[in-house]
Amino acid sequence: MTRPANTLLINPTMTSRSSARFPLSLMNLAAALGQSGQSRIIDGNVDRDFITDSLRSMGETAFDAVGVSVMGGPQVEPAIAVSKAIRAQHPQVAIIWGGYFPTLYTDTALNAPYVDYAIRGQGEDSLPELVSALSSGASAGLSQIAGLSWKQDGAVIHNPSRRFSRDGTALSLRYEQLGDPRRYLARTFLGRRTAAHQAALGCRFRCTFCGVAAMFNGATALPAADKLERDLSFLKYQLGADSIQFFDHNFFDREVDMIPLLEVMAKLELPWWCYARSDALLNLSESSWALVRKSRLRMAYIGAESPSDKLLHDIRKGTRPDQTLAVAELCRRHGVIPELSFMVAPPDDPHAETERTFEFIRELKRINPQSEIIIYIYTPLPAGSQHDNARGKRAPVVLRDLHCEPIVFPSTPEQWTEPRWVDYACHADAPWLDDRLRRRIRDFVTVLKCRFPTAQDTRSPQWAKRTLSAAAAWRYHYRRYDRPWELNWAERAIRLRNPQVSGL
Ligand code: B12
Ligand code: SF4
Repeated sequence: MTRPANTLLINPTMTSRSSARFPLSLMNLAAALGQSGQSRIIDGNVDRDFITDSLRSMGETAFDAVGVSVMGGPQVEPAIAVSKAIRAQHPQVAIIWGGYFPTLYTDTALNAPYVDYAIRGQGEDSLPELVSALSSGASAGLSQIAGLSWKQDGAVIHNPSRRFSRDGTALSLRYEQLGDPRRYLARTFLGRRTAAHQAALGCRFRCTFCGVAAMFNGATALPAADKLERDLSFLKYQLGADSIQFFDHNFFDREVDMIPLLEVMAKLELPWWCYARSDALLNLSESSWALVRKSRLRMAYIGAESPSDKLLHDIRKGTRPDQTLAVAELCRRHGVIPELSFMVAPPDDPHAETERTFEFIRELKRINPQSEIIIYIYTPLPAGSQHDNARGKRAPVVLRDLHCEPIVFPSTPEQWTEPRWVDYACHADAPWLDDRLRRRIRDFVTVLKCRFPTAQDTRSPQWAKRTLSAAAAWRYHYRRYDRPWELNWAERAIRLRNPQVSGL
């Protein structure tokens, strides 16, 4: 008799315990694995000894494989550490990397001796197929597993990509696998017990800079309304969640398809936060907005990206600057805070584009002072990280550093842990920025966030926020952003929260 395959799923530490949200990637994979086998989840966000605990768990139980979830940025380092530790103590167990990092940088991931398999894109079908092949010793079947990249005789083999699967929207997550799932309910500006949830999958757009486009290549699937109602009711009535942070790639889709979902949310009235696009919100009718208001949408994160029509066109964003201004006004009328993200300092003309963006942000603030502004550095994805179907359709842009030398991206996970590459992955710095521009951006952000403290900061007292805002008023008014030493000092004293670092 064959025993069911058993997989250890690991989420390496990537955030503070207080910011830990349900590890949805692993929960979805565990639900899929549960249809034919078993799994155990170790979440480094709540378990700070996750490496020791992973090894202990492997000492107690025989696992057929270990799956590690890896996102580019600070998570790569602990992912390397846990993979190396497992390889050293359990060399016979296969190590599989999945998530955005191995999807975008597959060859780089497989360059590491401690990564045996990389799964590109959605893992709900590829992982059970791989684990079942490994546990039954049927390695001949490996070439049949879509979405899998693997090594054979020193060469890396990329199987064809897997077609987009809608099945994930129907999976039922097993919260009990997390021990006490209530420890993942966090205090945020939405409520005292905010739960993270993913309802829809993917995004129908293909913005060239976005990891989601590289993962889903323009496909999206919405959940059935009754499934959404079951899931949210469970979170509200069984776990006691009082608000929801949607981790959907892009929440608002076509209005006609959204209405049944908005009706569910209007029924449950849980304050919520989501990702959205300006065009989708502008296309909603008054009756849908009535549902949105009733459902208590508090904040929508909208990728405004740039005030430049040309840049928006080049990155295939599909929205225009006038839509960004219009959505700020529309959100104001409906009591929703727009959280607008911008990508400054693009490789072409970084200084001038950045200044134009600052002026555009000022205009947005005039239209809707409540708008929250997130500023990132524009760090395009390396040419090789596009989805298979998008590759070769456009001539790759050669990125150059400050000295006009072509930028060479890392070729091993270790190189991605160097501070300059962690910054690149986090959209915090890029090789074509000079110190003057870096300082200018930092100073503008300081003045802006002191002048308009974020509504997401529930920790700092109101008086402190008002004092900071008053102190920053003259600088903002006269555009005197440079060297705001007094604001830096006051900010340190108050420890104002920064939404793009903590993620709500
Ligand atoms: C939640 C989230 C976070 C949380 C993570 C909380 C947590 N769970 O621990 C926080 C706020 C910490 C975070 C931070 C960052 N994030 Co983030 N984040 C997300 C978000 C909104 C949801 C991720 C999620 O849970 N999805 C739901 C699950 C079900 O999907 P999934 O993770 O994609 O998993 C599927 C596949 O990837 C795959 N898979 C995943 N893991 C594994 C493992 C194995 C073994 C296998 C086989 C398959 C597999 O199968 C899963 C099921 O199909 C996404 C956007 C999005 N909607 O996906 C951005 C996103 C993943 N983040 C992104 C980025 C850039 C970051 C930051 C670098 C941003 C920054 N400027 O700081 C930081 C890095 C932080 C760090 N310390 O490493 C990008 C990644 C793109 C890229 N270029 O790599 C995304 C796509 C946002 C975007 N559109 O740009 N993030
Ligand atoms: S609309 Fe948003 S999620 Fe979709 S591809 Fe563009 S940036 Fe990514």
